[in-house]
Amino acid sequence: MDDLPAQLLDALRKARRVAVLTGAGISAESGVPTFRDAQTGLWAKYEPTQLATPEAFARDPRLVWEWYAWRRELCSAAKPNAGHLALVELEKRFADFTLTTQNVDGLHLLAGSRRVLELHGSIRRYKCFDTGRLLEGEPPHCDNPPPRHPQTGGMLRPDVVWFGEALPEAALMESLRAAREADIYLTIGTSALVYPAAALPIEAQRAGATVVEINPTETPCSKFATFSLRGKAGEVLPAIVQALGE
Ligand code: BV8
Repeated sequence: MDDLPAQLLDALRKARRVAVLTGAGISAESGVPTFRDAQTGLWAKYEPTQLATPEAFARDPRLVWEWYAWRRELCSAAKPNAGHLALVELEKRFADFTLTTQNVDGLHLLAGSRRVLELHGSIRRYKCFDTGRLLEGEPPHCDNPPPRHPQTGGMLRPDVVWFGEALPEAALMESLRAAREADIYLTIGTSALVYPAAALPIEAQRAGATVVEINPTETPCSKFATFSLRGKAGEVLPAIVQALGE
């Protein structure tokens, strides 16, 4: 990648409060397909946004369950990459550091990031479709999925936020606070299409933060960014950590 802008490094050295938003792009180098990538094989004919809804689950629970089971396998096999690990290093460097992720893969926590706000939940947990009660442990074996919650008897679903569903309020409020108070706001590997997450960098910019986008391609957020670093998260983030260390 090109040299990092000196002004950006200067701003990072002076920053006290840093907030970050990540999307599927940061996990791409771990082998987790991005949300809007073409699906593979069996799933090629399905549109992800059409499967990630309560209506889709109500209509065809087995189809949606199996799509998430496929994605969960991919996430379980994935390991954090250099981008995730660089964010662990950045967290150590700043007294006030908030990492908000739209990802449901759990890779930031696996990498060792301590304060992670999972805005869209986690594919590694399950809950009852009717009551929302979380499942402790793994889903029971079932020949005709989805399995049932052992206590409520309702169908199990992943503990993720589907389109049209409310986000976890505490995580959203904390993410908004961090955006409004940040000196630097990093938006990494997201197409910036899904709200309210996509509003966070805009809030940060309005409140005076230096917004830095890390993405190989332009997004609707690019026009709010002071710096657009056109590269892969797994290359740009380690370069930032290294430059700050010098
Ligand atoms: C809600 C979880 C209210 C499950 C997902 C305002 C305006 C317009 C619409 C709305 C609005 N407010 C709300 C809406 C509606 C809707 C919405 O935003 N619709 C859009 C699409 C028009 N939002 C909602 O419905 C939200 N709920 O608002 O509720 C409410 C209030 C009270 C009571 C009831 C209701 C809920 C949204 C959550 C949806 N859940 N996922 C799952 O994963 O299955 S969304 C899904 O998109 C993803 O999982 C991810 O979480 C999210 C964002 O995607 P990205 O992470 O950005 O991924 P994408 O593939 O798009 O892009 C990847 C990027 O990476 C690309 O830019 C690429 O260039 C880049 N990249 C690739 N490789 C790399 C890289 N970058 C760096 N390095 C690389 N190596």
